[in-house]
Amino acid sequence: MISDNSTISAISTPLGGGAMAVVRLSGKDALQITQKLTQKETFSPRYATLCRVYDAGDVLDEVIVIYFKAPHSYTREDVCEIQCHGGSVIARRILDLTLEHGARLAQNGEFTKRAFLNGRIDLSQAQAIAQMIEAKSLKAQKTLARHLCGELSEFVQNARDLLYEALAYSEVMIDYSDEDLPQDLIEKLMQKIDLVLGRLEKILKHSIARNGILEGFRLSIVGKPNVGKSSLLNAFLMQERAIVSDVAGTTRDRIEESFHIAGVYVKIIDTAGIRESKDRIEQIGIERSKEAMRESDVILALFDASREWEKEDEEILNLLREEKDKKIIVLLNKNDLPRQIDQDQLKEFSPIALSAKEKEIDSVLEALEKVLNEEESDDVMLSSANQIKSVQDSIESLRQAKLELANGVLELFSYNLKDAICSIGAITQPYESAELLDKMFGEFCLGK
Ligand SMILES: Nc1nc2c(ncn2[C@@H]2O[C@H](COP(=O)(O)OP(=O)(O)OP(=O)(O)O)[C@@H](O)[C@H]2O)c(=O)[nH]1
Ligand SMILES: [Mg+2]
Repeated sequence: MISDNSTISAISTPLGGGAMAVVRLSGKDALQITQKLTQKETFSPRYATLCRVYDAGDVLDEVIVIYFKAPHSYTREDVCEIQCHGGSVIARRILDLTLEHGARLAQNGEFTKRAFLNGRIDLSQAQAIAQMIEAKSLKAQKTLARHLCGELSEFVQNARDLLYEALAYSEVMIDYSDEDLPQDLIEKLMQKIDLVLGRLEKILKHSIARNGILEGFRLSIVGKPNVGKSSLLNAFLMQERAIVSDVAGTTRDRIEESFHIAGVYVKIIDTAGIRESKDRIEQIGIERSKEAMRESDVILALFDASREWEKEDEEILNLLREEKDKKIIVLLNKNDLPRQIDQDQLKEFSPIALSAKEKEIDSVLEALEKVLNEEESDDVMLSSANQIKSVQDSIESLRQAKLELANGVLELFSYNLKDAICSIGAITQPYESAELLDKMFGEFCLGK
């Protein structure tokens, strides 16, 4: 439970336009303050009550009040939501009135922080709420909604339960002498640890692979000068974003844009053409495009089908071979012109033909959609750096625990197991650190 017993108040909707706004109060005086504002005696919990807010005896607005009686509310405290008309004046005045009647202005994220401290939600759910507001795509939103509904909490709980069982066995066996250690129990313990380890490794791997769902997948367009990289970018964006010309080396800096494809948010980078260059500026551009390739989740490598195979194409092919663990889509552009390229050179990548200039890019979009959805799975995933770190730490401790178990050193096995339990538990219930919590909830918006 929280020690601060103040009643907090904030406008929970964006200020300005909009048909309506909500002023929200939470705390022991929430109801009493609302009663004073509305000059109304009774509010039935969870009913929408039409009433008026008065300001120095004058009617300020006609509002709907919903009273959520503790503990059946967002924060588990008494909560009143006052739905008033929108605009820039009314909600502000209602907020001021609540403050005049004893409420305190809420800090960013303070409602959610109270929900967390009062045990209504755990940290993974609170984080999901914060991230939802920032969600860039429908897929991201749906992933976060699963966290809000407690799927990640459940995953953590299951892992912890298994590890606690192992710990209990281990603690009992610590009293046995080395020779008496029951071998079958040790094996059982090993199996349990392996089971959890397997689950943690799996969630870590696919969370990293699917991180683009939340953050946006990074795509880079690479190729030698003049193959049509900027033309392809423009075709994706359906606007003339980048300069296109028949002069090789037109794009000298990288251009970044974003768009949605199949419900996924994508950040795309158009780069300078890759080739040996004596021109310093172009040289920098080339370095940047190599960098873009390294940074990206998906590489779109463009080749000019209307020209013969050249040394520069060979170089790009070699770079692609170095990036084998990336998703690579090889494209044959200028398909509208007579074909000159020796396509066999690219057969290991099954190239796809297109014409960026003619905006014939359906084949590319299709391939891209397929690649972006490759990692699709029903498994719950981790959604933040701190969650990933917790799982990594836990994996490390479990690996160490296994070594200790294999050596029969049960004290150290238990010690590492406890570490693993602590690390994984931090996803939902970090050890109470006021500073950490302030930082996390401070990143929320006001009224949340
Ligand atoms: N016929 C034909 N011409 C194309 C196609 N795509 C691009 N071009 C032309 O090829 C030239 C180069 O296109 P850009 O998009 O500027 O090529 P780039 O790869 O960005 O070139 P750099 O920025 O110089 O590396 C322009 O004249 C385009 O009109 C295509 O599909 N068919
Ligand atoms: Mg260009």
